[in-house]
Amino acid sequence: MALVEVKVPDIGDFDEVAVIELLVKPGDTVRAEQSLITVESDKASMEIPSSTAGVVKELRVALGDKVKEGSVVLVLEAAGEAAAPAPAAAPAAAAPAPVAAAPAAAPAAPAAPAASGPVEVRVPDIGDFKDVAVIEVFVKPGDAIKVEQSLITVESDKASMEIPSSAAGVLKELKVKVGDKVNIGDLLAILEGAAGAAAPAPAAAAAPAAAPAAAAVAAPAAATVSVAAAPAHNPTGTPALGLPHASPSVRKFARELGVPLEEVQGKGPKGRITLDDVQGFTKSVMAGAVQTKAQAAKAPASGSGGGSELGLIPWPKVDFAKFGPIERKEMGRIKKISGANLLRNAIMIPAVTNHDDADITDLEAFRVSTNKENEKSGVKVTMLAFLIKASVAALKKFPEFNSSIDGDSLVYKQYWHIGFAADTPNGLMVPVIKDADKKGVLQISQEMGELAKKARDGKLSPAEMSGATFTISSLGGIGGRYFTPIINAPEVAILGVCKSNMEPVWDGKAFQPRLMLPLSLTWDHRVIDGAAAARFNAYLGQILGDFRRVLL
Ligand code: CAO
Repeated sequence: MALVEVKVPDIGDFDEVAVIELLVKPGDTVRAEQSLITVESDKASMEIPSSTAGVVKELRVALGDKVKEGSVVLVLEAAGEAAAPAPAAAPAAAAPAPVAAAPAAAPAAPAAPAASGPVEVRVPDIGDFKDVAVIEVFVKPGDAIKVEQSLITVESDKASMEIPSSAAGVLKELKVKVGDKVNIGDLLAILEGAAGAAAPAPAAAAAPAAAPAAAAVAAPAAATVSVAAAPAHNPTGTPALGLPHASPSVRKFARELGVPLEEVQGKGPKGRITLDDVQGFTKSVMAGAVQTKAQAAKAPASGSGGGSELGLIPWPKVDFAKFGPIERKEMGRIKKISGANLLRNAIMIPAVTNHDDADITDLEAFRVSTNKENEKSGVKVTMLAFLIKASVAALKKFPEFNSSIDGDSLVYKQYWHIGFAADTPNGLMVPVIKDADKKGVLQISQEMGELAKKARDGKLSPAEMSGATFTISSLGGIGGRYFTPIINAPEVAILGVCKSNMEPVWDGKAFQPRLMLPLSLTWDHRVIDGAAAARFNAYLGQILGDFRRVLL
């Protein structure tokens, strides 16, 4: 079988272009016309297809290489008789569609008097492309448009490009929308009060006679607009007008999956979105670790009115006033925000709660005596401060409780920031004790007091509420036996604490009165299993039972 060198074909006006993606590797079987690499200039990105079917023997380019017409991309072992000469000599079909040639082919816009009436903006000569899809629309009626401002992006399966306006004016009517297919001469937009550089319509030079531009072409020159194809991507890494920076094949792949590219974080060179980024994003959404903006917008903010997207029956609509007097009060901002978070966390996390008791008889005695000794210091040592310190020790022994899910990975945090639920007149807030592992119980008690006060006064800063790796919700000062706290995502566990009680505890010979603290540990079953949770609670109980264990 013959070895064939596949070369970069005629790529129009471009001199040297950078290889930004390798779409095949040695050993791959490729079809004729299959894209091999993506190249990018400062004007456009395009895929270089193979003119021949065969098996890739050797790649002759690497990411970042500069190539030009005639550069060898790879060596193929051509399949059977179908081996064709290198694409440089191949017919036009084997070459990438001359996207790049289009702008150059368009006539330069000569200066023209300001237009005052409506002017039509049409699709210029965009080379070999037919029925290209509109994938982005950058403008809307009422927008003031500048000359050369991009109006839309169109994309074929090989390249994408922006279509700019060659006239200035106010956009009166937009004639296309995302998903429409356009061809040379199609009407894109009507501008009014146009001023600046208006140029003859490309239809006059290049559009086929059948193009609907005919009427416009006949209009006075000042009211006739031409456009020229412009760069689709800005290789400096800053996408023009917020356009996500990705190659056509990645954009096509994202579109097929329904992935909103603008929400994908590009990890490629200069922030470019790669195929891996789109796949990673899709996996995260499927795993429930990430929500698209559309999903978030659909998610009900509170218990009422939502649920249909989960296949649930609608929330009951009851005319409460029919049964007695009522008073309606708008929910506060914090309640709305925490409500939406709690609902998401309750629905999306497969959570399980383990209950246990810790013997805090000695610890409480120590706490009371410490507070007596420190009476004058003004700092009251709280049980919650001991719980924070004990939790840090347990988190260090069971690191998965201090982790978070990120796509297919678990992120183990090497810091121990502990959030605590604070009941405030405005609703539930969760201030965070940062680096609790480095602080003593006295310092934690003092910080907790300050943060709890700030929370009640509505003065907590976002920084004081962020970064928690684990949360404790204490109802100890209020009452109750056990409860099932909701995990504060993206954390994977939360400890609920209720009021301690004197209870008879069997010591093997007799019942002894012991102060028992009810613990409720809720954990994410995707990360933690029941045995680990039971061990975590047992270890926590041991520490609370004898705090000297923290030193071990
Ligand atoms: N068992 C028995 N008594 C307890 C206790 C426990 N587990 N925890 C605290 N207490 C006692 C304290 O000793 C204190 O008594 P004294 O005044 O006699 O000393 C009293 O209860 C009040 O404690 P506190 O509330 O001042 O301090 P705290 O450390 O327990 O709690 C804070 C601070 C901010 C957590 C609390 O004020 C709060 O807001 N709790 C509610 C949290 C909440 O709403 N959680 C549910 C969220 S829904 O998931």
